[in-house]
Amino acid sequence: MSRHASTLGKQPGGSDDTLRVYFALWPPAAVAQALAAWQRVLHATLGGRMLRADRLHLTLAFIGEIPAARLPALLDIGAQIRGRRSCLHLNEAGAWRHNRIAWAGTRTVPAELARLAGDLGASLGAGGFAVERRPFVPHVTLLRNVERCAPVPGGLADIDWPLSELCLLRSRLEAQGARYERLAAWPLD
Ligand code: 2AM
Repeated sequence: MSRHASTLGKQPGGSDDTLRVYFALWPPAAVAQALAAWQRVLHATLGGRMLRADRLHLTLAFIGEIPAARLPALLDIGAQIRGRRSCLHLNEAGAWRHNRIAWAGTRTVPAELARLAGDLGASLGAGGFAVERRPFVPHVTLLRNVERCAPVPGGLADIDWPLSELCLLRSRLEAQGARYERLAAWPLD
C-alpha cells in the first residue's frame, strides 16, 4: 500500500479526504496517436472539444468519489482480477446525442475484454462499491460537447490496440478539463 500513498499528497485548494476514481485501459502511444487522427477527422464534421491525446482511454468501471480510506480495498480488487490479454480492434466511430460525445469503438468486443469488465463490476459490487448497471459498451471518448450528431465520415483506418494492463486512475476536475493520475496498474495475463 505504501507504494501508492505518495499519490495522495495535498493539492492546493482541494481536499484529499475523497478521491474520484475509475478503472480503465490506457492505450500505448502509437494507438493514442492513431486515435488522435480519428479525432481530427471527427472534429471537422462534429465540432466540439478535442481531448488531449495523452488522456485518451477506455473506461472499464467508473466508481466516482470514494473516501481515501477505501483506496486499499480498490487496490486489492485490481490485484485480484485475473484479466486476459487480447487485441481490441477499433473499427467504428460515432457520436451520442444524450451526452454529446464522439467516440471510437468496435463492432467486435473481445470476449476477454467483456469478461474483464464483468469480473471487475462483480468484484466492485461485492466489495460494496457503487457500480453502473448500464451494459458495458467499450468506447474511447474523443470529443466532448459535439455541436451536431451527424453521421461520421468513412475512411478511418482501423486501429489494433493490444490490451496488456488494467489501470486504476484518479480524476481531478480542473478548469481545462479532467486531469488523470495513474494510481496503480496490473498486467493482464
Ligand atoms: P466517458 O468518456 O464516456 O464520458 C473518467 O471520468 C472516465 O469515466 C470517462 O472516460 C468517463 O466516460 C467515465 N465515466 C463513466 N461514467 C461516468 C460518470 N457518471 N461521471 C463521469 N465519468 C464517467
